Amino acid sequence: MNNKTAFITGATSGIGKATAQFFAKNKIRLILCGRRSDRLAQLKKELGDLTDVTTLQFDVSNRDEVFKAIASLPKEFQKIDILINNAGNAHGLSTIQEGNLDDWDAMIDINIKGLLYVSRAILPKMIDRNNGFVVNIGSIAGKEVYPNGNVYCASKYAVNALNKAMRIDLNNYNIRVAAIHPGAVETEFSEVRFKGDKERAKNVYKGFKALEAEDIADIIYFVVTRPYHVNIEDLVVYPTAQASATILNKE
Ligand code: NDP
Ligand code: 8X3
Repeated sequence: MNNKTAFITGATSGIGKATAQFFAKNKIRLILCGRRSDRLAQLKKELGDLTDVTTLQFDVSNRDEVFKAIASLPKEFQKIDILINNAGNAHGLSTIQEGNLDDWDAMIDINIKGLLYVSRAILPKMIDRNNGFVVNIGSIAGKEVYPNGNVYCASKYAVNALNKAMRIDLNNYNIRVAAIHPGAVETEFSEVRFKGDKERAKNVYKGFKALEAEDIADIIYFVVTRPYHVNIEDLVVYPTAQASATILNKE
């Protein structure tokens, strides 16, 4: 994978960060993105000895920031081979009738529009080169709706649909497109969903062995390192203890 460059959104935590670490060990050059600049700087320091790293600090839901940040990439990072659309989160967990409108806006703006803006900014150059790989991080929430999941599930159903749409629209341009849909992964995800309530977040993963961010990073690496004619289009990954969004074999 020498000389390949990957653009990872949501690289400051969880799945994105683990993917950055995995890719760095395998000598993939990295463009790491997120809003928390301290974490981006720390990652650049940590991974800079293993591979070439640059960072971009922007909010994926802010159109202008997305296009400006990507246009600002140094020349040596402008050829992007792999785009990992990973940035995203759930905000809140409640019924539609009690839903918080700001939470809805955040999930729609980040999980759907953010993924679209970043893809729109990067795809034209992949098309020009007739080469590229887009990995969209969906969720089992994009395959199955669960109680109180409503808008988060809808945002991940949209990711699932956009993944299929990209496969169709990019089919003539030799670009690979894949979606990975994880079940429960222990990251900062639940802390964000429950607005910093660490105790409640911890409970989500109590009594069973959840997936680790590294498990998904390993799978992303596998997907992007298949021979070029092989496209793993859709992959659902559960912890062994999980049979559906709501069925968990807990101690
Ligand atoms: P984390 O909360 O650990 O990481 C989320 C990442 O997304 C952070 O790096 C965060 O960076 C970034 N991010 C969030 N909002 C924005 C924004 N507006 N602009 C730019 N970056 C943003 O969660 P995970 O690693 O678990 O989540 C990664 C992806 O995996 C998400 O799409 C999530 O929906 C999906 N997923 C997670 C599962 C789980 O159980 N954990 C299961 C299935 C799917 P920063 O705050 O610095 O901007
Ligand atoms: C994250 C997994 O089940 O909390 O997408 O929606 S779940």
